[in-house]
Amino acid sequence: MTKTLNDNFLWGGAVAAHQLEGAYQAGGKGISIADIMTLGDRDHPREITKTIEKDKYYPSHVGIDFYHHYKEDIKMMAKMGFKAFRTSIAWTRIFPNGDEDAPNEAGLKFYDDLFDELLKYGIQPVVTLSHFEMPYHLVTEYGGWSNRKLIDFFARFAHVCFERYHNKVKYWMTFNEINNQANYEDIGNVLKNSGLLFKKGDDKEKMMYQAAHYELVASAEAVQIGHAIDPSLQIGCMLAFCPIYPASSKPEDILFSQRAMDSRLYFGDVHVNGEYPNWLKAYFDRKNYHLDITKKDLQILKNGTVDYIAFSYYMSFTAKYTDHMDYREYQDLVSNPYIKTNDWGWAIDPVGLRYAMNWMTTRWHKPLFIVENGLGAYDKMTADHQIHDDYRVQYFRDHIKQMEKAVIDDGVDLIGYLPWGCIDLVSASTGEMKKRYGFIYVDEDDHGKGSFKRYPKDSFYWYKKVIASNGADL
Ligand code: P53
Repeated sequence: MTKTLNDNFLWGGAVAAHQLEGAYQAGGKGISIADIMTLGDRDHPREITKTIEKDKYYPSHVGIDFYHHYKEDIKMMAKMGFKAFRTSIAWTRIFPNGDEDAPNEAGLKFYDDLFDELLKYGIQPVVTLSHFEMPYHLVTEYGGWSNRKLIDFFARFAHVCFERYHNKVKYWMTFNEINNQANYEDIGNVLKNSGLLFKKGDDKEKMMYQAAHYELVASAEAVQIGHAIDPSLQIGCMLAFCPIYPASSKPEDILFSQRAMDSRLYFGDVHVNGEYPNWLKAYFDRKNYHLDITKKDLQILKNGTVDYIAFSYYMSFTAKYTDHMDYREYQDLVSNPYIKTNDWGWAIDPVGLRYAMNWMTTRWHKPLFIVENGLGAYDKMTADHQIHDDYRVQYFRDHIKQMEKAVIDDGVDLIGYLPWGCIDLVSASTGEMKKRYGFIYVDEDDHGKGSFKRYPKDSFYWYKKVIASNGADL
């Protein structure tokens, strides 16, 4: 057993187009669902507006203006020694409305330039096809992923991207955190995942399962399309992994937490095994959910299983059994007395990362890729532009230690580690800038005001050292 990570381990960072690019109409870009979400905060959810309203602030319109700053930003990432950089392709730059026949060349060109800039420094682009930013037109005209037609629109988008970039991008993911919608009561989640805007009287849970099914089929089609274009492509799924612990050793709590994990992670079962788990088929029967799942769909799922499992890891949950075994994320979670939370209430649990990696390895036997992990925190810049984020360093140190135990002591097959928001960007859940994740500070406030200058934080120098020592010097 080796005592260090492999030499080809992919250290780097991760972002998503709508959270940093800004330039939301440049080069013919269309309006995405992110572009109609206003600024919120931890106590006030982001508003979803039907049209773009003049007196409201939409953080994605500005992002951190990466669209115009990417060369300078990538240079800083190269300084940290990045081997890989994860971003997403904004669907609306390529297909502004989502249902066009032909792609938008200006959008394609932007990502060619971006990927070339990364490759210039030997940084591998790692790409998510759909990261909470589908064309808004697909929502208003088709009802988002409640409509089977979306499968073809997505497949066309995927085809264009694989065809254009397969020589530059080896690692791909289909849908970011496809399983967030397991919490279908959170309207932000279902909009971001599936473009669903519920109406009064809708069976939210059933609609979520139907939309997720179409996405899973679209993902499996994309896997096949990508492999046909270039068999060397590695196409993965992407899950938000929050371990769900039982609230006690009471047998009902144990069984309930197992069902809770199954409910959040069946998406992974379908992606990896190419079929629905029995418990869920039984659940659909029991609920009388006659979903539109055809024989042909099941064949596509079977033939389009993923090459690896990418996941985000931020926090763990704890579930308590009350009087039902069907997990309801919006009501069945309790706090964990052993775990502290960050300023936004997210449970900080490094050991949970090792647990997650072992859980997935035992269940799915596929390589894993950590494509998000990090601490959202308030940072302060001193008068001489220093940011002393020792709390962030501590968070990463603790998590990387557990990650290394999983790889070295437990034999988990891990492709790389790409912490979230390696440069400060807009928060997906709140739209804030002040919930910062980066190694690089961006001088910009929640309303898009500031110099937009970039400054390395203390964690920047620390991470550089971690990468240089391949994870030995923490
Ligand atoms: P923010 C919920 C729970 C865990 C991860 O999140 C989540 C979400 C949805 O917001 O999202 C992922 O910015 C997501 C990123 C996001 C990041 O986690 O809300 O893939 O787009 O920015 C961090 O603090």
